[in-house]
Amino acid sequence: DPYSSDPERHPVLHINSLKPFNAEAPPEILSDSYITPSAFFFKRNHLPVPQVDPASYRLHVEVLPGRVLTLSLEELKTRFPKHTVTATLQCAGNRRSEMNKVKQVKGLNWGIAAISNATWGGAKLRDVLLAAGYEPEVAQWARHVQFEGLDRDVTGTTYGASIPINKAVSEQGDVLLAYEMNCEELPADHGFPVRVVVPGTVGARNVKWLGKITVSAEESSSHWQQNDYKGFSPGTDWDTVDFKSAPAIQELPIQSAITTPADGAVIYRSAEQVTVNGYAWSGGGREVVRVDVSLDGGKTWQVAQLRSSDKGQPDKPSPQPGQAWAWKLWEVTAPLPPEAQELEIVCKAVDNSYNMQPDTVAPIWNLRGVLSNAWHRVKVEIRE
Ligand code: MTE
Ligand code: MO
Repeated sequence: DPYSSDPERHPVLHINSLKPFNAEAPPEILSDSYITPSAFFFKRNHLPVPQVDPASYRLHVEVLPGRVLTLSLEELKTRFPKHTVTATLQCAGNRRSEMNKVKQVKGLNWGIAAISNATWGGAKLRDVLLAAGYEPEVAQWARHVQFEGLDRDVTGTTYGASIPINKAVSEQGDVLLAYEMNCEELPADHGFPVRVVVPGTVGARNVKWLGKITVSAEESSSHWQQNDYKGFSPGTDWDTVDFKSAPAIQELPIQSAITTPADGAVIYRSAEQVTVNGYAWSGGGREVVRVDVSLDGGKTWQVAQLRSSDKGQPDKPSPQPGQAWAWKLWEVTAPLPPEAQELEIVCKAVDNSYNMQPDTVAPIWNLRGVLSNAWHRVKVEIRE
């Protein structure tokens, strides 16, 4: 069993698939802390977790064909300044289960917790590329940076993905070769000893157990870059889909969801009020500027309180425009409407480009169930 050496995981996680291991935290845990403890951070593996010996680990960086910079873990840590970035990762399939309710899609049936927020520490990819020979001449032809993982299937195929070169070399892109997560070494499930963290970009490009980096004129030829993680029209089905016709997902759209109360929860009238919690995040470094919450299915709205730190702690200073990599947690407390026997709680977020979420799932339904970001709705019963 190639999965027999997989690490232990926290028993509270909801498992979507055991081999490979895919799991998410219960939603109410997600909004308990601004920085998601690594044990509760969602885990999305396509393959067995590789066991990497940190002493013999080598990262290969090829900027010019045939000219490879090879770095040990120690060299990565000592030759380049360490940076920390707090960034939210979201799987393209987060909230896929809501698309499944409209019409069957292909993929893991994620709830709303295939998203988490961590503080990552490591070297800047930009610094490593410059050390490996990235120069203006290379910029003439280079368009992408490809990443290859050390995890492989039975045929030897490794996980791979790529990002645009501009994101990789930009001072403002904050792309890290991370060896720390939440001030500890990377856990095995999250890519020990090194993963790339591409803030603002879909989870799939944040390659774990990083073995090789290649600057290229082409995107990664991997299955996951070419024939997966792309969006299509609701009218496209598996007989007509042409994966070449759509771009690979990179930056993700605006997203928000309700973490408490849970769908189907009961509130007693004597409580007199209800508190609603959730998260909101947008891709590409766009900052969430507002979250609207409704208790009556979207007829009336109120504005939630946003925070970018744990409850009671001072907020972090605002990020520079285009560098809002981390989610915001939000909260609303409102009196129970006097006559209502049921609440339909709805949330929707707005980012600083005034992008907003679509109100329903059907118009954004796609056969792979990705980019599921409609208004999130939960129903709550009020009992006397
Ligand atoms: N990197 C490797 N090597 N293998 C993988 O299976 N999964 C990707 C990405 N990087 C994956 C990978 C996907 S689809 C996502 S959403 C994120 O890792 C999940 O990262 P996490 O498990 O740390 O949450
Ligand atoms: Mo993913």
